[in-house]
Amino acid sequence: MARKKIALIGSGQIGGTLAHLAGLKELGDIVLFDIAEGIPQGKALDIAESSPVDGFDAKLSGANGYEAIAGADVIIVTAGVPRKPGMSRDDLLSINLGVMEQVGAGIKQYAPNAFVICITNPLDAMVWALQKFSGLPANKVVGMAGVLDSARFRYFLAEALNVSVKDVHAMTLGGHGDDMVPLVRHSTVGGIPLPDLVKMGLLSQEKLDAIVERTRKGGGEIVALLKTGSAFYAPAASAIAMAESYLKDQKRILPVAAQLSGQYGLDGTYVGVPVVIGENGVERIFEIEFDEAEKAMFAKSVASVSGLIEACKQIKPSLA
Ligand code: A3D
Repeated sequence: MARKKIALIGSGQIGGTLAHLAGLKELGDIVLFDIAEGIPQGKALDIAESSPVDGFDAKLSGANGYEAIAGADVIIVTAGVPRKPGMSRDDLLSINLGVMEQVGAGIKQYAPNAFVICITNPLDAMVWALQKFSGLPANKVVGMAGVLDSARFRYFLAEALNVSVKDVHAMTLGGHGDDMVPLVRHSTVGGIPLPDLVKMGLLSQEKLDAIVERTRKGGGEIVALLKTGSAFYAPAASAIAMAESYLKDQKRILPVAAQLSGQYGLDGTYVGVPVVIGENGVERIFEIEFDEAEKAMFAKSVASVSGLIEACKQIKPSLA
C-alpha cells in the first residue's frame, strides 16, 4: 500500500513542527510548501536527516510551487502573516484572506480530494473562506482551535490537581478568541464533572474560574512570553491529532471549527463544536444541550465570528 501524503501549506514555526511530528508518527510522506524560497526545502532536509536517528521512514520534500501538493491526502494550512505592531485586526484579516484565496485555488487544482485543516488566524473566518475558495465539500474542510484550547484547559486542570493529563477530559467550544466557551459542566477529571470536584472540595471555585480565564487567554500568554511569535508546539500537536483521526479512521470526538447546517440554530457559519473525525472527514456533529449561561456565552462567541465573516464578504464580495 502506498504511503499517505501530507502537504503542509506554510512552513513557518507551526509548519516545521507539523512536519517533524508527522515524520515521528510515520503518518506518511511529507511535502512542505511556502512562498519563501529555501525554507521548506531546508526544513524538509533537516527533518529527513533526523529520521535515521529517530528511526522513522518518510520522504520529506520542500517546494515553492503548488504542483508539489498534487494528490495529497491531508493538507494543513498555516500560510499567512502574524499581526505586527501597528497592524489592525482588519489589516490582518484582509492580508490573510488574500492568502486563503491563493491556497484555496491551489488545493482546488491539485488536491481536491484532500482533508484540509486550517490553522491560519483569524481562524473561524479563514477556514470559512478557505472552504469557499477551494470549493471542497464542507465535511472535508475544518479549522483547528478547539483541540488546542481544550488541551490548555486540560493541562491547567491537571497541573492544579496534580493528576495525570490523561485522566482530564475537557472541552472548549465556540470561536477561537477571548470569548471562546470552556465547558465546565462537560469537563471531567477521572470521570468526575468539574462542578462536583468543587463540591467535593478538591478544587476551589476561585481556582476553577482562574483556570477558565487563563484558558481563554492562553494564546496571548504565550505571545507575551515569546515576544517574537505565537505558540507552535501545542497548535501543531493538535492539528496532527485531527489528521491522524482522519488517516486512521479513528472516529475521535474532537472540538473543531466545522461548518454548521442547522445545528445550534446556525447555517453556513464555521464555529468550534464537537465532531467525529473519520475516513469521511467530519462524519457527525454533536449538538450539546446548553444551559442558559452556556447558551449566552456561545451566542456571544458566534457573534464575534459572524462579524469577521461579514468583514470577509465586504473585502471579497465574491464570497457573499
Ligand atoms: P509563521 O512562522 O509566520 O509561518 C507562516 C508561514 O506562512 C511563513 O513561512 C510565510 O512565509 C508563509 N506564507 C505567507 N504567505 C504565504 C502564501 N501566500 N503562501 C504560502 N505561504 C505563505 O507563523 P506560525 O507558523 O507561527 O503561525 C501560522 C498561522 O497560525 C498564523 O496565522 C497564526 O496566527 C496561526 N495560529 C493559529 C492558532 C490557532 O489555534 C487557530 C494557534 C497558533 C497560531
